[in-house]
Amino acid sequence: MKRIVSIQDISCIGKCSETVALPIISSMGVETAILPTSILSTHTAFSNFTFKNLSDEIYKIIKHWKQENFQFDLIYIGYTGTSEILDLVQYFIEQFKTEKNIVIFDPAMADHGKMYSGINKDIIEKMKKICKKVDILRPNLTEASLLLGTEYNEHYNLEEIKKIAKQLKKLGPENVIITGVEKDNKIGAMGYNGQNFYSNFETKYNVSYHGTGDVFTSALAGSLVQNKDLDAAIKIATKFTTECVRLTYEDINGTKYGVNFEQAIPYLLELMRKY
Ligand code: PXL
Repeated sequence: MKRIVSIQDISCIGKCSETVALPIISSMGVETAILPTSILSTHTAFSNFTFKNLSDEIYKIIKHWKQENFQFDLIYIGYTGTSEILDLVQYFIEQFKTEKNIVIFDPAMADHGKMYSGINKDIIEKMKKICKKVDILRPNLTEASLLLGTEYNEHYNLEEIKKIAKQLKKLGPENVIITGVEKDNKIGAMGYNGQNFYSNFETKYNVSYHGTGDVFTSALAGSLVQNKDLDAAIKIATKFTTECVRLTYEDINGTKYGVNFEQAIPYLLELMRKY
């Protein structure tokens, strides 16, 4: 069985980061180790959330895992939230990256033109350093503009998106996948491997939920680690994320803070068989 390690926070309520990555990747038949980097009462879109930085523990966990000689087929880095945690993520990559495994980095720090609570310049600079070492850099368009130091626009055409992907590639990753890309009233993602572009677009619902980036990246990671190519993995992840949004949108009792990914898991497994 393949093994992924998911490195991000535990938001106890909020359906994002570890509470999304663990069930989704496990359901795809992949062992999911977690390295929780912090624990929050809720994700940062709520007021008065608590935040416990687990940096002291991360270093000890890395040391133990090295002693046990654990290896990972894919390293998935999500929300980190502090520059101290990013230093440890950098160290984790140095310790566990091999010739064969895949490192996916979601520079989770902003959306819709706004930074999440607590994000600062130092964090952005450290993220840029991490970009140099990863196989897949997976920002949304706001995060792309922060990494590139360019202004965020609400609308981009596909030629502009391709330019952004090329600029992000210059930061050093092997591949770039940008999410939240719109085309003809649809929404999806654009991938770039330095030669070709891959994209897929699905129905756009006029709502925005937290955690959709994490749902997307979890499905992407579970696909890539099982040898799906970039094109297929983007299709699987966009179709699955859209189905999660649809189910939430149509559920009058649905949460406003995260998506009904749980009920879309049978569909995800169907997509894995199809693509
Ligand atoms: O889904 C991204 C995310 C992850 N973790 C925390 C967050 C967010 C987005 O707001 O606040 C703590």
